[in-house]
Amino acid sequence: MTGSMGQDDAVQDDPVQHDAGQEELELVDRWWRAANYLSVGQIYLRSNPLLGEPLAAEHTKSRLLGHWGTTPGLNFVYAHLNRVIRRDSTEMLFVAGPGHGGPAVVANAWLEGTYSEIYAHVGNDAEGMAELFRQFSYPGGIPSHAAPESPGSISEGGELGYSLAHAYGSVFDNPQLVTAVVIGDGEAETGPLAASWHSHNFLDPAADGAVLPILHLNGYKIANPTVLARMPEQQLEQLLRGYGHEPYFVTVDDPDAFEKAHRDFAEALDRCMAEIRAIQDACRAPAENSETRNATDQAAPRWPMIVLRSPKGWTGPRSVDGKQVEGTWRSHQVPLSEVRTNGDHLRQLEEWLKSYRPGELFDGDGRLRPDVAEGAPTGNFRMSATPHANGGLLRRALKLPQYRDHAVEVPAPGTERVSPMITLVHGCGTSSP
Ligand SMILES: Cc1ncc(C[n+]2csc(CCOP(=O)(O)OP(=O)(O)O)c2C)c(N)n1
Repeated sequence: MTGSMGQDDAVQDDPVQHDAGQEELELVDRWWRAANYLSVGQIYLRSNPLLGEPLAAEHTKSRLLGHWGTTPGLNFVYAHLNRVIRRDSTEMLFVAGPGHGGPAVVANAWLEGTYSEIYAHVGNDAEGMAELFRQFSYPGGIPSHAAPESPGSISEGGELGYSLAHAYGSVFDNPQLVTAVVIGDGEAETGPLAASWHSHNFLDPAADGAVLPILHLNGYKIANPTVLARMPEQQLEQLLRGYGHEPYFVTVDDPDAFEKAHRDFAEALDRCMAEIRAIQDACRAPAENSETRNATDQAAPRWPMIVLRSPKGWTGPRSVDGKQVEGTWRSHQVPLSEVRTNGDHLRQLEEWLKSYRPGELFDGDGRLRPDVAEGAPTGNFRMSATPHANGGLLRRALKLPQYRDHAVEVPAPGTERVSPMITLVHGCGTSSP
């Protein structure tokens, strides 16, 4: 991880507890592999979910849909957030800006058990897994994007650009909530997203929750390179600092160096969470502790964020038909497009699925092994089960004033001059012409 502080500053003034031990990160990795396996399964498979028999063309879907490229990044972030939620009992909400990575949102909800709780026909065993795969982007099934019916989702990903605004909306007047939002580098080029960087200016650290933006630079928007991923890093850092953020960069140079990637991201995340807490604690300090409080009241807080640079389609096929796929635009949707008709593609798909070592993740009945399941937070701490993403659970009656009380007497048309604003504020707004 590189931050915008000089190294000496970081050592002297380090609020972070570096407690992401090896075992914890191995658990994060198992969760990530499981989510990736379930994501690939959703895109490709209609049966044989655990690869109990050699993969055959008829086990695959005849029409392949979905977006792989963004999915491993979403799964990676989700797995890491779960570690922090379990450790700190933080109320967290996850917003997937690249909501076209629907397989990730759905996979994590299934791993957390929420999916089967809500949709009983998609159980948490092999049969349920087969149904999870079959229903994805299938007639009578579920959308390929994060959607209202995706547990834990408040942001429909089909039209890019609103994730950061939605994230801020979720934390206003919600002081306990931290909303983590993954922003695609393509999405970041939309007008709404570009304007949303200013939203933290409306945040009151005492009365509102916090937003943790995670800018995901996987380099491409469909078939084109993205502006932010090509910008020199120093310039990007200055841009984000100019918006008022403290950016921490996590760069995955070597796609096989999983351990390092986990360590770097965990460290950046711990640092961000500690800084969020420090900002909030200072602003929420009791009035008698006015020294701390005044100090922070004066300065606008510099909210932390993460810039994650990782290969598009990470952990997917490195190359297909002699052309590089992982780390390029070719991984955006379905990297192996001919699994039904091309034996090489089918074999590559089987190898890809097996690379996640599903036998270590699921038992023979398709249930999550305990040493993967323990990666899930409990109850409503699961991001897929948070009441903050379920308006039905958090309904409050609207305060609706009696509009009739503000009625203006109009004895004859065109005789009264009335200010609606004054009428609403003072109860009567009639002023004679
Ligand atoms: C407003 C809007 N414009 C265009 C699209 C079409 N579109 C779908 S995915 C995508 C690329 C998004 O890139 P990014 O946000 O970086 O996601 P990732 O590369 O991780 O898939 C685009 C342009 C869209 N969904 N919404």
